[in-house]
Amino acid sequence: MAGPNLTLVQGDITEQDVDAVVNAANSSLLGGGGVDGAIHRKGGSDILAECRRLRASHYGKGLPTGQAVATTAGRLPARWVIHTVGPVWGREEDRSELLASCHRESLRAARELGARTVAFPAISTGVYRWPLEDAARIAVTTLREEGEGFAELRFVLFDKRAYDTFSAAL
Ligand code: AR6
Repeated sequence: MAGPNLTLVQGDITEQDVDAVVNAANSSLLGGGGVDGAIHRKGGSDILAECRRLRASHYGKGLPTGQAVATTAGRLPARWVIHTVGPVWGREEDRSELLASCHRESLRAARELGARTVAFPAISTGVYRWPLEDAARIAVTTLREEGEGFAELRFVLFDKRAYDTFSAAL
């Protein structure tokens, strides 16, 4: 049987015309650099307002690493942003399992929303310094194993090196 429909583009995740985009956030949910900064900048203040409400209601101590939670996508073409917190390379025990969990929990959140198409960045491979080859292997394996039922699961890689690495893993 054919597995999930995994696709790959080189580009900017904020420009993807999909139901949900995944954000490589941090546990504060209050924004940062990289993908997180780009999503909040382009999506506008509605996203941050909803993140603040989520913090107040559920995540006073922060969103734990490996978990995921959804908000509006504000002015982005997508309908929802799914915020997940990747592990920092070299710090946590079981960090590979936490990176897999980011992908699994993002899929779970997407299913709950009814999203059919979801775009993923290369979680943890920027500020959090995860080696690209290893991150690509974990991301591809997890979406392949757990991504049944979606119309499309799209990796969006910012630069050519990341694109080539994910392409090889696929
Ligand atoms: N579209 C797609 N990919 C991008 C974009 C974009 N617009 N911008 C960067 N990338 P990072 P992390 C790539 O650092 O490692 C933030 O400050 C980038 O080249 O965004 O999980 C958060 O608030 C890299 O390959 O996420 C956290 O504190 C990949 O996206 C922390 O960074 C992920 O890089 C999270 O670090």
